[in-house]
Amino acid sequence: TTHHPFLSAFPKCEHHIHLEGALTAPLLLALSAKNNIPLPSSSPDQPPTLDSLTALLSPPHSSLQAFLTLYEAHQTVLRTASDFDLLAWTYLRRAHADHVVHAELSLDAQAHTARGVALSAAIDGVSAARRRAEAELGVSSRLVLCFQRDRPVADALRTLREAAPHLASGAVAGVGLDSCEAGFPPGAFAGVFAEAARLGARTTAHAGEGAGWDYVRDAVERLGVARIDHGVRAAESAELVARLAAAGTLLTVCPLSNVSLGCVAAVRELPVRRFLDAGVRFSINSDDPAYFGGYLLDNYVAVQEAFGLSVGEWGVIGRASIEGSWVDGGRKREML
Ligand code: ES4
Ligand code: ZN
Repeated sequence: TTHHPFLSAFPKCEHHIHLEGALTAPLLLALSAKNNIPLPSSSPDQPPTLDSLTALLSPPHSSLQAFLTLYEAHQTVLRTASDFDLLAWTYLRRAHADHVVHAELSLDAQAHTARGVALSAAIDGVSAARRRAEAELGVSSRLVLCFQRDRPVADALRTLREAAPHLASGAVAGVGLDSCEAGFPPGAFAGVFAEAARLGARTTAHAGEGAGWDYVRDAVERLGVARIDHGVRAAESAELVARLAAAGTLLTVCPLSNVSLGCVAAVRELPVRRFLDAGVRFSINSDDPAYFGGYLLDNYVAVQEAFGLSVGEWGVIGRASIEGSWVDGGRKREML
């Protein structure tokens, strides 16, 4: 990364980062000890070490399901508001080192409430870290509550209603849809997303990673989203590519994640050139930096090494990232 001074200094917006996916080995050890919650990967006579945990977190992961199982096991160390504060603050400070000026943080609300953590504890902890990042680092941020599509729709609706006061206060900016994609088409959540929009929520959904381009079309048509998380398999339909370009839909592409989970064999196989040529807006993101081998700058560098983009092309990506951020015009002008 030291060989890319231009990319290093480039002001970046990150839109697709799961806070649970920023639980690094040192954080896992610290929170496991603090809360007296044994890490599920350990046996009593063989407590996990920094090295063994780091190896466990490292890509490749054999499948999305294998990754999600590990990810779910690890997040049990998160119990209190201060744990979520520490997690979000650690990520935001690390992102700042990559010249991230704005970050939109996803949280799997249901994963935490299902194991007895109050929604407001998780949100309040993240809010504290966000305020500190704004004050001390000048990094703006937003919180995105993701519904898990492999849980019942009624569960998502209940979670949305519980989150309503946090949407009203601005502690939550919007909602998303994540977890296992294939077999769980977005359209099932149309009612939830319609109610979210009525509550003033911004909306996004994971689509076109674990399933095909038709899930991207379904998310755009039936959820009304102006943003798609991943979306790379939209490239399989020329008609959809044209439609996304015309609508100005932002795709939050996650290069190292896509390689780590086998969505593509290598970064050079991503439709980066295709999207640039077609005028499809996209940002570059880390998804789950503790698991996929890198933070945001690592993802930028991987794209540069695969595609050798020009300064002008990076300008196009940077402007789309700012334009597609969930901030007001004043903040956008500051970042431009
Ligand atoms: C995720 Cl890579 C990925 N896919 C779906 N859901 C997720 N949650 C965190 N990372
Ligand atoms: Zn994701």
